[in-house]
Amino acid sequence: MTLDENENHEIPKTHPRYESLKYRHKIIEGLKKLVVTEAGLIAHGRGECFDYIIGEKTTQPAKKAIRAAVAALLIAEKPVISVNGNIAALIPEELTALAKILKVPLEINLFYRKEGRIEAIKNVLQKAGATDIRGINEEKMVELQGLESNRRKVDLIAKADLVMVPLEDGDRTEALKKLKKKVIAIDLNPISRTALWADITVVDNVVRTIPKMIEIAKELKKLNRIQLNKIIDNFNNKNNIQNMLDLIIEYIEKQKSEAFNILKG
Ligand code: PTJ
Repeated sequence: MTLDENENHEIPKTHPRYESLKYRHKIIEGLKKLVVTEAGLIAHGRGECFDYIIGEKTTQPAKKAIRAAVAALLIAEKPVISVNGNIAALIPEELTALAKILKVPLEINLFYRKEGRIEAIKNVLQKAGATDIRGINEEKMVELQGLESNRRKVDLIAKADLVMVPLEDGDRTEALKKLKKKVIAIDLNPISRTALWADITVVDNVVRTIPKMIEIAKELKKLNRIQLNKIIDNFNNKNNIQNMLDLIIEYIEKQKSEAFNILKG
């Protein structure tokens, strides 16, 4: 099995870090196609590091947050899923499937607005089956108040009541909150500004979260508004982030004793 045929990197499926390497190569391929920005490689590496200390699995607190996030997306009046280069490179098909099942539009919103990137991301999403892609028509764009980065240029996000921001820098969540919007963040770093400012924070890898959200969306679509509201009301983001941090501490303690056993020989 070749992960990157152009460079002939043979990585067998039996490789203990196959999954991680597969996504690394998707990011590298994304860089070559302009989908991912150079800083996206660094962001991915930071994500890998946090993934390592949560045990590279979707934890119980993450599952709780995912349920609340799906319920919130189903109940929102004008929800939008924001798309950056990394998520478009990692899981375009799953992201498109989630948008379709929830009937939520995808809006390309970039921190690094290099020439040709929006077009490249649009192509990836279209290839994955997306039809309603926003953030591509400059004439429809307005500027978000309180935000100086390129992310200020938005289309549907301007009027959205709920914005889902998978893996991003911290500047925007704060601005969106000040504009009284609800924010769902997917961020492997539980103490990032994005994670701490969001209403619902899923501390997990987007490559696991989005497929899980599709599964939960199929289930929650059968519920009525009262039942969906109950899921949201029973979710406490502050407690959930605290539980996540406790799990990380526990995991590191466990790894520490295992490492000491190996070091003892
Ligand atoms: O495509 P653009 O131009 O919009 O730029 C996108 C990046 C990601 C480069 C930009 O938003 C950025 O610089 O982000 P930061 O500040 O590096 O933050 C990214 C956050 O996402 C960090 O907290 C990472 O730990 C986290 N992260 C990285 N990979 C993943 C992730 N979270 C969930 N799943 C991942 N796969």
